[in-house]
Formats: sequence, C-alpha cells, structure tokens
Amino acid sequence: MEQITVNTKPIQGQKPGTSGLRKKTRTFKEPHFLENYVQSIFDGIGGIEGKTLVLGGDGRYFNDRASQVILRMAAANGAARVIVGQDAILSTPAASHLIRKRGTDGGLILSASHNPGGPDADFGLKYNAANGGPAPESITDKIYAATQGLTRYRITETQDIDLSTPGVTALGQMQVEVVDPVADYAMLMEEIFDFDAIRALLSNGFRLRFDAMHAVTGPYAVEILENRLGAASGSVVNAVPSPDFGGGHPDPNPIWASDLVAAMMSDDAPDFGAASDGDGDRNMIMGRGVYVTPSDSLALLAAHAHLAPAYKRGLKGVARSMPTSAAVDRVAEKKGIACYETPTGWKFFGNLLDAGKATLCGEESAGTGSDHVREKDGLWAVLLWLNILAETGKSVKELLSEHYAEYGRNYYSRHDYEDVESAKASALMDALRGKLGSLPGQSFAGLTVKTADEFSYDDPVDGSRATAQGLRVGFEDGSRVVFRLSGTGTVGATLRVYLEALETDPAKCDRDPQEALKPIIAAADEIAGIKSHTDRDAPNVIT
Ligand code: VG1
Ligand code: CO
Repeated sequence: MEQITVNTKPIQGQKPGTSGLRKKTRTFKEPHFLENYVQSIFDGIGGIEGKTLVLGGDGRYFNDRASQVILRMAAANGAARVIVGQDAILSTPAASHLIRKRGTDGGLILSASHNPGGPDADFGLKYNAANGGPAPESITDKIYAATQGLTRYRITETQDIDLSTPGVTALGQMQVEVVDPVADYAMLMEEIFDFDAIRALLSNGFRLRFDAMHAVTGPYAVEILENRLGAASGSVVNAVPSPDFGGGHPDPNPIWASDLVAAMMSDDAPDFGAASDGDGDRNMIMGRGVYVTPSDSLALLAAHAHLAPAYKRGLKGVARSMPTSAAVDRVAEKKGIACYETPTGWKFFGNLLDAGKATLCGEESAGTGSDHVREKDGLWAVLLWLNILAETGKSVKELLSEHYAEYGRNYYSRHDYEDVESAKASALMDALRGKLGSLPGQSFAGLTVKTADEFSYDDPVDGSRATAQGLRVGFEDGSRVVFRLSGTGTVGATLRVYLEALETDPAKCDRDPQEALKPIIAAADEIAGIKSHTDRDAPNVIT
C-alpha cells in the first residue's frame, strides 16, 4: 500500500454554496475534481492528522466510488479513523448525530439533497464540523481559498475497502469502522419521542403513508415507523433507495411528491402523509385532504412541541430563515420566547443551537429540526407530528384550523424560476437592488411599499456578518415579497420569489393561497420585472 502525492492545479468554481459543493455528476467525475475538493476540505480545516471523521451519503450514483476515494485520501492525509455508514450510506441527520455521538472532529456527507441523481444529474459534497452541523462560512471560506491555491493532493494506492459489513478494518495506519446507518439514529428518536403513545395511535386504526421517494430515508422509515412503531407493512412507499431515485426528483413538495398528494386527497386517504428528500433532512406533511406548508408546520410544531418528552420543559427559543413565513414568530411571541431570523441555509442555525438560544429551527423549503442534531431532520419532524397527533387525538386538519383561529394564517407560497440564464437573473437582482431606496411610498398593483432592503445577518453568538442574503419588500398591509437566487443549483440560475400575506380573520383562513396572494404576486412582478428580465410567463415550480 503506497501513499502518493499527486501534482494538481486549482480547479475553478469549487465554491461551496448554500449547502456544500454541488455540481453535475460528470463534473465531479472529471480528472482531479473530487480529489482536489477533498484535499481542499482537509487543508481548509487545518489538516486531518490524527483526527476521526464520519463519512456517508444519500446513496446516489457515484456515492460508492467517491467514498472509496475519500477513504484513500483520508488515510494518506493521516486520519486516525473514519466511521462510515454501511455501503457508505448515511442520511444527513444520521451523519450529524454520529458526529456528535462519537465526538468526532467532523464528517463528510455525499449528497446533492433534493437535486436528482444519476450520471447526467447532480452530485454534492459537504463538510460538517465537530458540532455535527454544516460548516459555517468562516470554514467554507477557508476551504474555498484552499481550492484556489492547491498544488497537490495525497492518496493511498490500494484496492477498494469492503463497506458491506459492519466492523473495523485497517487502511494503512487508519481504521475504517463500518457501522449500521440506522441503529444510532433510531435509538435517538426513541429518546426524544413517546414511542408508546405513537404505537397506541397506530394500533387504533390510524393510517399513515410515508413516501421515501426512492431515497435514503427508506430504510430509516421502515425500521422506525413499521418495525418499531407498528405502522402497517407497506405504509412506507418507495422505500428502497436507488442511485437515480427511481428516475425521480427527490424533493418533497406538492409538485415532485404528487403521488402522495393524490393519495392524501383521495376518498380513501390515510390520516397522515409525509415525504422526505434525497438525503433525509427535509419533510413534507399532509393530513387527510390537507397539505401543510412548511412554514405552518414549523409554527404548529413550535406551538405543540411540549407534548413530546424531549421538549416537555418548553422551547428555549425558535429560529427561522428570513424567507420563511412569520407564522412561527407569532407562536414565539405568545409563548414569550425569542425568535431569530437567519439567512437561508442550515449552517446559520448552528451557533444558536450550540449556544442554547434556540431549540427549534425551520425553513420554508421543508426543513425543520431541533437541537437533537445540527441538521434539519425529515423523519424527526414526522415523528414530532405523530407524537402531537397521538397526544391531542386530533386530526391534522383540526390542528391546522385551530392554529389559524388562534394565530391567524400567514398565506405563503414560493415561486421558482429555474434554469434562468445567470446573466439575466443577476441583471434582475442588480436592477432591483439599485432601486430599493426609492420603493417606499410607491404603489404596485394596489399595494404600497413600506420597507425595502437587502437582508444581512449579524450572528448574535460569534458576531460574524453575512451580507447579500436576499432582497425584501414589505407592504403597508403587512404582506411581503422576498427575492433570492438559489445557492444549490448546478445549471444557470434559479430565481426564488417568496410571497406572504397575513390574514387574521378566521373566516378568511381557508382560501387557496395562490388566490389570497394574487395582489402580492402582481406587485412582485411589477417591482422586479420578472417576466421582462427572465422571458418567462410563469414560474416553473410553485410550492
Ligand atoms: C435550498 C433551500 C434552503 C436549504 C438548502 C439546502 O437552498 O432554499 O432552505 O437550506 O436548499 O437544503 P437554495 O440556496 O437553493 O435556496 V437540502 O435539503 O438541499 O440540504
Ligand atoms: Co436535503
């Protein structure tokens, strides 16, 4: 077994985005691309000599090959041990938990999350720090700087390591420990939730359908929901992960999880439906005949979390990303707890969770989580819902109506314009940024602008500042629109337009969100010139 040093040159564009580095799979497979980035991670975090890392991914195409390369490079860079999920599989929340439980120095997660997988689709790699959370910008900046000055990488020449059976093997001086990817995570869930109460609910005729979308959550959901909690066999559908996610798009929203929507809207709908994404950190929640928007789900979970054992003493605080609706703010206000507003991306929640300032966090993009790990966690959200349903004995629809009656409803929708030419998307944002100062007082589609600014975030824990985190326009009536460019795409640009309006009259809380938001949708286009800049008549994904 030989350790070799390979000469290389910096590769342009290895800049981590909202959540790690995401590129076309074929880009990741180009000569030196993966190796350069892995070495830059190791260099950017100050070397890995003597360190222990966690490694695993969502099982997409190239997950297995990339894992072997990373192991060979970790050995050549002097790591003491790498803990790998069996077959290099770990959901993102399970990886976060393993980093924390085993007290490792961090971990590498192979995933492009909700992006499709396959040779012609997307791949990704993310470094999580010792707290189990996505590396903060102070670290990703160092990793990016390392990619720009890289001259060599280290790798071991050896055969593939067998990752198919749990146990410990040696790779040179380094230990490779293969672990069951589900066991530790399932145990954690049992500590957080009242499994007896959920089991009782499920044995009482309550039916659920969990759509794993052919992605990593399948084995976790089968073990926890069916084996441990007694949901009927077959409750978890699309449970076998496949390298291309069954040819689908593993993004749990009404567009990509339309099968689940159809099932939940049918006459014979189960009581509860949920779906998760490629790497298992997102969730979509439905009840019989009702879809719960992620922002409402976060608010409702915050209102009722005390019903689950782990949160029975209440929440220290809550946090949401800026584009997420203010529904949770109203719950926090009523409970008298702090509510933080962060930029998009889970990495910004880490400090708040570490410092004990927030217990629950969430994003409008179907991510919810708590201080049990440092990632969003799809199955955790499903279990918290089930725990609440079991304790209250109410249906999803009832809980939602009661919530609206008590707090009002923040009508909410996100309109995505995908694969827009980058130059056109930037031109739209630049033009809008340039006129923010002149907007207040002006009216668009009958709505008068009250405030307009570009969001920056000052981390209350370490004082770091994140700038250029989205353009927001608030109207006199309390409604608002936010414009942002996605940081997870791999081709062109995706413009995200986030729309929100508060309704406090309970009699008006059951409208179709697109109807309720019509004036804001019209105002958004007038303000930003979406149609003229992008040449698009309509968004291609509405959630
Ligand atoms: C999107 C979401 C963001 C989420 C991120 C990673 O980012 O909007 O809320 O944290 O994906 O989620 P962007 O920059 O494309 O808007 V996942 O499930 O891809 O790890
Ligand atoms: Co994800």
